[in-house]
Amino acid sequence: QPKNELMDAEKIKRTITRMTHEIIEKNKGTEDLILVGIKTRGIPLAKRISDKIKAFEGVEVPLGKIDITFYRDDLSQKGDLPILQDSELDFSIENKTVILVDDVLYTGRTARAAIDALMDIGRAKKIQLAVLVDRGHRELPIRADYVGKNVPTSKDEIIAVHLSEIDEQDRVVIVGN
Ligand code: 3GP
Ligand code: 5GP
Ligand code: MG
Repeated sequence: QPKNELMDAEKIKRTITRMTHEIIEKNKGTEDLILVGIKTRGIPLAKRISDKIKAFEGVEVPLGKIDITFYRDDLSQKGDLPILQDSELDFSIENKTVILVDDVLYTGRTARAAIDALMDIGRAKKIQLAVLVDRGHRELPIRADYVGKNVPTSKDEIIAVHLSEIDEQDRVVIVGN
């Protein structure tokens, strides 16, 4: 195995299985759960978790998606701002436990923008965050409730997440710069 490989297909599969069990355990079942995938690769991850919940508990959990895109702000000194581009939530989140799913957690700005977007939509009972990789370097007081793998990184390293639904295979690698 190449030494920059953090997870292979088997490891990703087992990790998502474990995270699914943690979600069910922490929430004492699946009642009122909703899964929301964040933009590209959080969406297939949320779908995989919902497929596993269906397999383990026989329950179909509603699946939504949210697109947070970094928008280059030329008019202020604030740097790039993550903003809500689009969302597909064909159900009410009122009094539900919403689980946001993303591939990588880094500064926390995307998660924060996703939380803001949800709070504009309705009053969820709880919002939780699930990520396949936490690479550190948070710039906000945000943490994930479910973490596939903690990977200490330097700021110029990048975690490349490949998922078969989008890329040709399942693989997580660390790419130096
Ligand atoms: P994703 O859709 O898989 O989340 O942010 C856009 C894409 O760029 C993300 O795709 C992510 O994989 C990739 N990416 C890799 N490194 C970084 C990074 O440090 N910051 C951001 N914003 N995106 C990154
Ligand atoms: P944030 O810095 O807001 O936590 O992360 C920004 C977005 O870029 C998130 O969607 C996150 O998944 C993605 N991201 C940040 N760093 C990386 C990385 O190293 N690899 C990948 N694949 N995505 C990243
Ligand atoms: Mg992402």
